[in-house]
Amino acid sequence: STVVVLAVAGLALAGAMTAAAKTTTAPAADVVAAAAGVEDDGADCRVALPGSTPANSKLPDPFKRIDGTRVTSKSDWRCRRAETRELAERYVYGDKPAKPASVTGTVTSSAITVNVSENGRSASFSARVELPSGSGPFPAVVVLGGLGADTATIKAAGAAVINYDPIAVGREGTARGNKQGAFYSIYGSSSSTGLLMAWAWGVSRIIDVVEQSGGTILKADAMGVTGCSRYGKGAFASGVFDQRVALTMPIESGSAGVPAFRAVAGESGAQPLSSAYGEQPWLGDAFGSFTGNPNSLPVDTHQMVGMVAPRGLLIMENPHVDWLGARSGSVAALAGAEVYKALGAGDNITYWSDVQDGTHCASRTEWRTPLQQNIQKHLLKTGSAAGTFRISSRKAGNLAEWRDWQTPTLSGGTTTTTTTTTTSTSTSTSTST
Ligand code: MCU
Repeated sequence: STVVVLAVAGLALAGAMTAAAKTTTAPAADVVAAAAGVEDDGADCRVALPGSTPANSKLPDPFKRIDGTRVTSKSDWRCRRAETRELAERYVYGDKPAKPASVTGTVTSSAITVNVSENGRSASFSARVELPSGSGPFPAVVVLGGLGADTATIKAAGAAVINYDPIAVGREGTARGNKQGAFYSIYGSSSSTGLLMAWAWGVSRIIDVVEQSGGTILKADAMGVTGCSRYGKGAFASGVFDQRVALTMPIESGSAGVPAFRAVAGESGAQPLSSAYGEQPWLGDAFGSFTGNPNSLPVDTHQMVGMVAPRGLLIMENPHVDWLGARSGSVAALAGAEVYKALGAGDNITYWSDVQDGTHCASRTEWRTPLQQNIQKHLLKTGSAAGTFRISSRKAGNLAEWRDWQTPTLSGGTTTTTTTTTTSTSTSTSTST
């Protein structure tokens, strides 16, 4: 729902511009707080998409705006993040529509139902709830796909588990032009939005329902998301595109998940981008133009990592299966951690690939402590353990090889600021959905 401005030289749609381009006061957003109270706190930022996407073999500078200037203060990050979001939607995942006109549903101790309608179309899905012992309201972790997530540890830590089947929202096994599931019932089977974003949209609608439920059973401001493998890709997208998610925990996500696209392309044995694009319509249709030339993407996954900042992020990867691209995962995590550092939140990201068992989506003892600590810190708000990087030497990326930018020292503290946007007369406006 970001306001998108397409640069069209010579077209003077001044009337539209005047309405769109005005001085705006940022919402009371604490840039180093935990989760934001809204899905997208940069929805009012004006984003001018680039006219072309020149090749760059290094990871794009996350701090450099599309107009070439760099952010200098923490308060600048909000609208730079909005630009990054727009690029990620446009070139990688497809658009994530804003909250539909009607979202209703129920939360009980055993299930969440979600009913959505917009423009005369409606769809429903549900998720099974498991509560921890003790008395609520509880934080909750949405588990996508039920594979490889340590739900026993999540519940033992004191958080509820919401078992969400993303396939009901975006089906696999369909052609790109005939996508199915609740998302596509609303937005059309020919939507160019990929399954990962559809799944993420489903998580957002679950959070809407929890928010509207009044917080007697589950707490909407203490929600996490996790999943393994293809559901790790979906868990990552869910945290990236909804700032209400306080803790994002992708497991062994592989290509189209955390691993940097540019690095995947050169990582021996990693799932090729063409395969990740073709195996299922996980990514948006627009990504099809970049599978052979990721250097032309104006965005890479380290910037998705940066979009999660300053919120909790626990990236778990398996360095024993080449297909999972863990070296490229470490590259994205290390580069994305620079955004966390710049925002003063370097302690909120953990990357852990130092594990023994090579089985994909295995239950792993090594991750119990970081999982528990992250739930305590970001969901229960009872802990303060610092994030760590435990990168397996089997698949350790080298950030220096992948960047030609340095991390800025951003001015400003943690308080509300006023953002001024400027205008030009050679633009036309459109609003993305
Ligand atoms: C790592 O996630 C995927 C992978 O991208 C696919 O190529 C493979 O078929 O399935 C993995 C997965 O989801 O395993 C459960």
